[in-house]
Amino acid sequence: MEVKKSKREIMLISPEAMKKTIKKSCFVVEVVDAINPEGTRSIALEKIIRNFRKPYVLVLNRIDLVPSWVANAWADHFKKSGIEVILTSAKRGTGKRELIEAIYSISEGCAFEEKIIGVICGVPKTGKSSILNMLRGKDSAPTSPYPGKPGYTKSFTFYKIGENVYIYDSPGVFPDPRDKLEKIIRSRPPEKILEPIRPSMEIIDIVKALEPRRLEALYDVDPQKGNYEILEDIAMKRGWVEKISKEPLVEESARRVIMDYLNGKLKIFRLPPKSSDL
Ligand SMILES: Nc1nc2c(ncn2[C@@H]2O[C@H](COP(=O)(O)OP(=O)(O)OP(=O)(O)O)[C@@H](O)[C@H]2O)c(=O)[nH]1
Ligand SMILES: [Mg+2]
Repeated sequence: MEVKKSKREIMLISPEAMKKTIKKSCFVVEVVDAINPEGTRSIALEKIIRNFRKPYVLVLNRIDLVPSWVANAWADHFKKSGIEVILTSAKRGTGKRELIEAIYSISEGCAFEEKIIGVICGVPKTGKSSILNMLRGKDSAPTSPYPGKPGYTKSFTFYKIGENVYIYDSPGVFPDPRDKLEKIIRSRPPEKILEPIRPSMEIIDIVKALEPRRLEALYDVDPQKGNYEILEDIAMKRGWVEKISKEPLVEESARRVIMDYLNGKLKIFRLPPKSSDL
């Protein structure tokens, strides 16, 4: 299998290799993150799936990080667009039976030498490997030690998940999530994001609109202040200051905010567009 090391330091499977794997698959599972379901869908990936007319199930993973009514609203939204959707929390083991049933159902009639073979894919850090481990009931697919670290799975790996059913775990290919913010923060580990301030301020804006007190609870800062000031205060409170000048290390705070967004501590969620906006 062709593996390329990109300039961005993450290992990317070439789109050609991904296409080949999808082409020979009976089914495709795309995993998105419940904290931003629409924003973590991959446009390029879905195009390939459509072109090969492959049976496809969309998995909304990490639902333990959002209120259940939000996850259900997204499920209804996708179902209305004709997309088969399953809600999972690989962390809690939720949705395993539903996903296995969906895989059997969508790949009915498709088998190569009596084997049903599929692929699990999506943008980085949505929990693909964790879902595979949930399906297998054991930890075989390596998952990242913390949510901000992208590109943990480096190549296609083949696993058996049931009677005659096999699935390829794939790396977080196609760093083209629909949402630009997700693209920036999922393409590198937070400590390697070159300009973390802008994306972190975007995240702070979302928290302010949703539940400003979360900033107070998590960082002990005044949510009424401007975003840059908030970053300064986070750094000062934690003693992240330049050794000589004592200036706050704002980039450190920005990286922490990004990490706390990805690990769910900021409790951010999005709502699906109203049906009238579709
Ligand atoms: N809270 C929560 N965290 C999860 C869940 N599933 C996965 N994670 C965490 O999310 C992070 C990413 O999980 P992985 O399974 O490595 O994700 P991946 O999509 O395989 O990542 P790449 O291979 O790097 O693309 C890890 O820190 C997991 O522990 C979930 O259901 N809930
Ligand atoms: Mg992985």
